[in-house]
Amino acid sequence: MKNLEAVAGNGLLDRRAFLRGGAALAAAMTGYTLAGPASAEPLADDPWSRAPGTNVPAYGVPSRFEKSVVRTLSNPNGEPRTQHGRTPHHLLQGTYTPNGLHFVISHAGDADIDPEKHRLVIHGLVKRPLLFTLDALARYPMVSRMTFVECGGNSAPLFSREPIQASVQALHGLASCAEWTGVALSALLEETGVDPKAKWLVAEGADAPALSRSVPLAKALDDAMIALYQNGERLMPGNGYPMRLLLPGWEGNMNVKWLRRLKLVEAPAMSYYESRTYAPILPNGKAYQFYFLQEVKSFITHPSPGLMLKAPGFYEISGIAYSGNGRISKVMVSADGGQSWAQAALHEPVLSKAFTRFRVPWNWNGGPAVLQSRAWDEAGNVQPTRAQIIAVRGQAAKVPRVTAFPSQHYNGVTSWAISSAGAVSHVYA
Ligand SMILES: Nc1nc2c(c(=O)[nH]1)N[C@H]1C(S)=C(S)[C@@H](COP(=O)(O)O)O[C@H]1N2
Ligand SMILES: [Mo]
Repeated sequence: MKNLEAVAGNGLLDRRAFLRGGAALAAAMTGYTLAGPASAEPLADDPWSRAPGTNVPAYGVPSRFEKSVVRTLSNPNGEPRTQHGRTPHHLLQGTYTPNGLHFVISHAGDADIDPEKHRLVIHGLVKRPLLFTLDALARYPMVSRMTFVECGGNSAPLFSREPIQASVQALHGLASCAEWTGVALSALLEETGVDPKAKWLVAEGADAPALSRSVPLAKALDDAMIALYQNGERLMPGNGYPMRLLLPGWEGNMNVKWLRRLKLVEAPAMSYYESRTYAPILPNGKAYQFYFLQEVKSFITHPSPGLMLKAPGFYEISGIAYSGNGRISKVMVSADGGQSWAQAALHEPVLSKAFTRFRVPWNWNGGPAVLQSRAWDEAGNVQPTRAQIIAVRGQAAKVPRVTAFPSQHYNGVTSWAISSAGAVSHVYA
């Protein structure tokens, strides 16, 4: 059992335990099993084993026992406001977010678009302005990629002076990951032709606020996509049906939903969101503007606040890591508030600009512990500690301001404290 020795403080075990037998070995190590003893005739016939089951629905929904696995809504009573639906990371596993649980931010509700009537125009500084129907777009060669979308305001509660007691869903639920399929924007720009004067393109949605954002032409020609499908089916209404701009790794707000216009221009439009919400003032007095990347980040989902540890012994610590800069190269996990670290196993495949699931075996001794994760990406960036990011970006004013997000783009470390009773809380360590 020597490969199951602790490799860091407070009982973190070698990630290679997963390759060499995983939970069974870990359980053996402490002389107990996570399962109960089986008698000679252990299985009873319950009602579902004695009669035919229910009819297969035309469109499936999860089991009635999974009713609590839902997004949390910021306007549960339908209040007219910017609506947020947050992903329940603590109740999910793997790396794809199911479509019904993908986070949503809609500033004036979800546009209810008739796909027959919807049009996308590409115009401005192009050689040949073009108007696309959905049918026309669907005939272009398709590309697929797994990528996350994250709101620039995700994790903003961690800019507060005191740790806010809330679930990983409330703190980090404005990020999700899906396989998106659609048409490469570069292919469409090839067709319209690009005037050499064009440096930006203004993307506009068909919803009531006509949300618009300026996108550098270089990104549009790199990996931008007009997404039509989400995890294999057409986009969800809340995620931009029938088409959205997808800018892998870039600030959620720029991924314009219900996309109807791409106008090529010489200079950014200074639209509402790029000059107000996503231009917070830094401690040095400068505006934090046109900062597009969602940088390397990770957080632990299991365990996390709301999930109790029932007894000392073996647990798997797992979470999500991602970077707008490319692949995740390494995740380190601490159980002693950052004094010592163990390297986590990364679940394959590790994809660029997509969620990566990490796992570490842990033998909890029943004492207090502080769990943290820290990620690295292939471009060599390391996730900052909370102290590091606060030093550069500042923290929320003592008196809360009216704006929803005290600041943007928090990618620092998250710390969960485990009490000896097994309760998980949010702390700054
Ligand atoms: N047209 C339009 N596009 C939009 C929005 C919107 O309200 N209208 N919300 C933006 C914001 S703030 C974010 S974070 C992302 C969220 O994408 P999702 O709702 O598909 O998760 O969409 C962006 N695109
Ligand atoms: Mo956002």
